[in-house]
Amino acid sequence: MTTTRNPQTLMAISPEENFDFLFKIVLIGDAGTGKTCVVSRFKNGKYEESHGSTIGVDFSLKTVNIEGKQVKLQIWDTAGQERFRTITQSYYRSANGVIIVYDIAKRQTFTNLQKWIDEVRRYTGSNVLLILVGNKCDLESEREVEFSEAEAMCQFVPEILFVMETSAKENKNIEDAFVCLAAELMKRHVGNNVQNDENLVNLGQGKPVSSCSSSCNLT
Ligand SMILES: Nc1nc2c(ncn2[C@@H]2O[C@H](COP(=O)(O)OP(=O)(O)OP(=O)(O)O)[C@@H](O)[C@H]2O)c(=O)[nH]1
Ligand SMILES: [Mg+2]
Repeated sequence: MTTTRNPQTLMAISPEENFDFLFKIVLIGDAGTGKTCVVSRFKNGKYEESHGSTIGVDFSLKTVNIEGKQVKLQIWDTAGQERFRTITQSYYRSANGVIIVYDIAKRQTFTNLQKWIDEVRRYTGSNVLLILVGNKCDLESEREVEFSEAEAMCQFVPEILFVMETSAKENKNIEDAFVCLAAELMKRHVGNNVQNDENLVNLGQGKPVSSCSSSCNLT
């Protein structure tokens, strides 16, 4: 069996650390929209009804296989509460991708999106890719935001790549949301042909496309 080694330190790299791409993805959005539940479902496949509000920022890692490449995602789950805003803003800067989460059963979380988009514009790099996630789509009878409204927002905000409705509770579209974003990041990276020794991705000058969809095509 061959061992992969870090070319700089010559230390063995465990399969866990062996990856082709590394992207930093930050989740933002109003408190209670389900950011932590979305991350937990993606990371462990588990849904915890109540785990309390996030304090500051939580960090997790997950590696996914996209088109035969190992793509490691560094996921930063930020607190939606206003009192943590100055802490969370400092985590945006080096993000490759941002997921803004709203709650389809709570209109206020949708009307607040503009505020979150302004934050992204102010605190992230110009090459960051942004997606919109309408979580809690299992609450159809309590729906306050139509998917078509989110699509319309997507048309008017060029930074938003696509919008997707998810349910952490029923495990709908959770994996897809992360994988679609990661696939797009990978595509831009390869397209820009940027290489970095540590595989840390530095997106080139790629511009987000202004298309919307409820699902994505990885081919
Ligand atoms: N019905 C339904 N409820 C959900 C879903 N996801 C999360 N919730 C509920 O929403 C509550 C808040 O979820 P969290 O993941 O803590 O929300 P958050 O966005 O991380 O909140 P902050 O950490 O305060 O920013 C949870 O206690 C869940 O009960 C979902 O997909 N469907
Ligand atoms: Mg949270």
